Amino acid sequence: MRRRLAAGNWKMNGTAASLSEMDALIEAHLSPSVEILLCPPATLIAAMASRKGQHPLAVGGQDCHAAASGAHTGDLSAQQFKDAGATFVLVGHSERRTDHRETDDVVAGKARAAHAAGLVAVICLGETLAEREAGQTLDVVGRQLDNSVPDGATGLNTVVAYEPVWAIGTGLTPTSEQIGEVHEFMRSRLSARFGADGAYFRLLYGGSVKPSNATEIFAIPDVDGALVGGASLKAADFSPIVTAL
Ligand code: G2H
Repeated sequence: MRRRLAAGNWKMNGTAASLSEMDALIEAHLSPSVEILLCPPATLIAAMASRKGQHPLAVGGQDCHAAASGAHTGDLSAQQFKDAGATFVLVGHSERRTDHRETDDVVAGKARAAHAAGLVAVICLGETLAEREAGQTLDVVGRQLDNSVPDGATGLNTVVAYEPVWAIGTGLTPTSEQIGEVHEFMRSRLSARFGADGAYFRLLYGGSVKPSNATEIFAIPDVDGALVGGASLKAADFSPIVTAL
């Protein structure tokens, strides 16, 4: 009932030459049984979307502004991502929350803009190491989930990615029990708020996902896929993750 999703977040990596990695990924998954999403830097969205042709691989942005248009130098709107060929956009990634001081309110505004433009919002959240060590993980995740996911969210227009900040790009991953606890918590919180539709939100795990740990992570209940950073840059690394899904 929930289509599994393998999402790659290239972050601030990649130039036109990197599009060959998408070609290799497509070749390896000509008939993907799961949904594959690549979020390259904004400079590559249009080229990626046109180069993939009819292949069902989805292309997404890594962030969008909450406004539809206007005087916001250097920013890009959800509508502009849609126009360039994107169908998804990440919002609230911890690197945005940290580097650009994005609050839950700001993230919710961006998700609303994504929905208004007809994009699927991948809303990212997760606790810091200090919060986990203080036993605050579920409090923090619950607060971020309540305040970053806007009222108009549905299982069709919203994906939630749980990315513990301490596991991002560090090589550290939580135990299966730790991931399972948070995903079960998020599922029940979404169901309490959105009723039966709560069962349709796809919940991704993100943070140092790699070929060697993907199978174990994907076996955890309520993990519907992964948001992958470093290991999505090379098709040789990302492809086995897609296969594990
Ligand atoms: C978490 C993840 C992708 P990585 O940021 O969003 O990155 O897989 O490199 O930890």
